[in-house]
This record gives sequence, C-alpha cells and structure tokens, in this order.
Amino acid sequence: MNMNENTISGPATSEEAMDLENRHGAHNYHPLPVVLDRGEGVHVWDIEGKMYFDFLSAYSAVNQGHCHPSIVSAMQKQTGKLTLTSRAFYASNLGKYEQFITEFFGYDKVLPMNTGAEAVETAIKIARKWAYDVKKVPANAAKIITCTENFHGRTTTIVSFSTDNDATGGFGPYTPGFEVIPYNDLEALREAVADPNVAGFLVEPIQGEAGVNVPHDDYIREAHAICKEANVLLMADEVQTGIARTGSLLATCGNCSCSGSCERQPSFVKADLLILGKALSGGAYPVSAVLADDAVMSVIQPGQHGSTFGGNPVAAEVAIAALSVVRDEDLALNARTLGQKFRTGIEEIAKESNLIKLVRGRGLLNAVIINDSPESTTAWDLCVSMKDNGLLAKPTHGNIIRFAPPLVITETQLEECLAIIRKTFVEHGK
Ligand code: IF1
Repeated sequence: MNMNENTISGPATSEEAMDLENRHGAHNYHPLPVVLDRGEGVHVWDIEGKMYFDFLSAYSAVNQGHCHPSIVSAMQKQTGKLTLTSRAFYASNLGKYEQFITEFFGYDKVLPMNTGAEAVETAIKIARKWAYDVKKVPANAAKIITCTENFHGRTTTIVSFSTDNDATGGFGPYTPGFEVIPYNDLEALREAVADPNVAGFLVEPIQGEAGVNVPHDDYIREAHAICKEANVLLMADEVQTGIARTGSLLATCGNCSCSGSCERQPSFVKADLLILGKALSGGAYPVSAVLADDAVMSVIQPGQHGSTFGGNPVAAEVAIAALSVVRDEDLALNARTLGQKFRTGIEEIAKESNLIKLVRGRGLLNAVIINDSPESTTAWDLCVSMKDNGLLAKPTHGNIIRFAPPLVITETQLEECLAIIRKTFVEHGK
C-alpha cells in the first residue's frame, strides 16, 4: 500500500475488509459477517452492493435513518466554517444549541459531552458534587444506587457497578460508592435510599442490553416519588431509550416539546438528571448531553468538568438538526404505531414457529426471546440467516435478538421485514 497517496485505497471485497480489521484492529468485537459501505434511511448496503434493512440502527443511534439529508447538510455546512474552538473561548452557535435543547426537553441547563459513557460519568460527578454541596453528605461518602443487568457504558468507573462479568471481569480495582439493587424492584429501592449518603439512583427506563427488559408501567414514576421523598436524584440514562425510540420523546417522558402527538408514557416523570446520547446526533457525530435544572447543575463551577470536543460547533448544529427531525417527522408517533404492529406481527409468526418464546418492548425498541438456551447458537444462526435474507439484527444476550429499526421506517417496509423474519424463522424451524 503506497502511503504517499493522500488516500489509502480501501478493500475491494467484504472478505478483504474483514481480513484487514482482523489483522490490524483490536479484537474487542465479534461482528456479524457483513461489511457495510453505505446507508440511507432504513437501508444499508455492503461492499458488494447487497441491500439490507438495518434493524439495529447502531444500537438506536440512527433513529432518524442513515444519512438523513437535513442532518448531513447541517454537518457539511458547519464543517466548512468552524469545527472546533475548545471551551477556552465562546462559540457563536453553542448558546443557540444550549437554548434549543434545554427548551426542547424542559430543563434549565445542559452540560454537552460526546459519548454516552462520558455523559453517564458526567451525571455521576454532578450527583456526587450535589450530595456534598447541597445534601451535605460527608466527604467521599456519596453513594449511587444502580440496578442488576445495567448497561451504562464501558469506562472503568461504569464497569465497576456492572453485573455482567464480561464487562467487568479483569478490569479492577473498581471505583467504590455504588450499590446494586434488583431492577424493577421498588421495595429494594426504598430500602437502599434510606441511607442518608445516597446521592442518586442511576437507571435505564428500559434496559436495552439486558435484552429490552421493560419494567412494570409505573416503575419509573414510583421510583421518582421514592427518590423525591428521600432527597435522592433520579438519574435517567436515556442514551438508548431516548429521542423517540420507545414511542415518546423520552421513555421517562417529562415535560418536553414533542408535537404532543405522543401519548404520555405511564411513567410520565421529569428526571433530575437526564442523560442523552446516540440519536442526539442521528448517528452522524458523537454527541451526548446531561440536562438538569439550576438547583442541581449549579454545583458544577469553572474548571470542574469538561472535554475538548464537548459542545463543539459541529455537534451543536448536528444535534439541532437531529432533534428537529424527531419533532418535524413526529418519529415518536411512528415508533409507537409501528412498534405495536411489529410486536403483533411477531406474535403471528410465533404461531408458525416454535423458535419464538416471546416478544417484548416499547415503541421500536423490541426483542424476541428465542426458545433455546442462552448458551445455544440459535439466535446467532438466525441473525446470520436473516442477514442472508436481507435484514440485519444482532443477538444481545445468548438467546435474545434485539429488533430496533430506524424510526423513519414505513408500514410497507415493516411488513416487508416481518415477511423476511417469518421466512427465516419458519425455514430455520424445519
Ligand atoms: C458497545 C451495548 C447497547 C447505552 C446506555 C450508555 C451507553 C450505552 C443505556 C454508553 C451504549 C452501546 C455501546 C455499544 C453497544 C451498545 C449497547 F450492547 F453495549 F450494551 F446499546 F445496549 N447508556 N450502548 O446503551 O454510550 O459510550 O457507547 O456512546 O459498547 O458496543 P457510548
């Protein structure tokens, strides 16, 4: 390969691309054997030009569809003007973005970051600082309650409270100050927050990685009440469930500015710390954020937190465009309507295929539990067969397949996808 050329010619085939990744990349993933080269809306194409329906959406980062034209054009326009200033100086469009996103979700302030894990780490720091400065918890004694089967990212502090040995094993020593309680268990939460040193309760409104674990309808609302009673911050990790994925703007769904077409989720609450990422940029750029009202966010003073790229000019324009798409195309309504159709369609297929144990989810965040042991390769084999039939999905844990298409999917496309899933499962089950 001639390194003098200003562009390195890429691999000509999928095989070559997989070989290059295998030889030169860390082996921290086990991807499905498909090499994606282009994306548009709900479709992606591999190097050979084969088209697929994308039913992973980059783990709910591409809610607005691949390469949404208004997000791409906002990004292209800003990239040619000013990409990065650092926060050492003001930037002409950061305040505009901060006003847009805080009004969009109904909070006083936003702290802009880049990845979901960074936003979770930011929320942990804010909650701890609030505990010391406001709740008067003794120094270094603040505790944060989290849940079994949580997934909040992969930093060493975050994996310190993971209950998944793959995520946490071999990365000690672990960060102290976290207590794990069973998910969807209000009594356990009530007991845990009785400790006066508890700063916050960090929770996913629906556990994505755990296999789209949907708690009972009033879990988040009741949890919020318990936290309020105990002077504990509710820290909602909506990195995966937020931005219309579950059929409303937020799975916790506080006071937001969605067009009002979304029915209020049963757990209609406003988290004290709202953690966003992924689809905040429509998958075009790493953008994450933590939102809070002044009583909480004011504990952070200059020099106490930040990041080089946090709130950069490109992120600001991309996020405004991405959120505008969610509002203008009413993606929450589409997710709720077609999500119900998806679950009904899977239940119909389950009548013909003994491979389906159950389907669960909310909006267009769904998972199918496969009727085989978590140690079996059935879920993986089904995903490889669906790939051959033109639909990309991936198992989350062992025998659970997550289905999460871009929220711009149409009813006709959904029916086409259900036909592919049916064909694959019925053929596989023979
Ligand atoms: C991978 C999982 C999903 C998240 C929630 C924070 C983050 C995530 C609720 C961190 C990220 C991603 C990470 C990605 C795969 C994907 C994932 F399988 F890892 F667990 F979606 F379920 N909170 N989830 O889901 O955000 O730092 O990644 O921007 O690590 O392979 P991030």
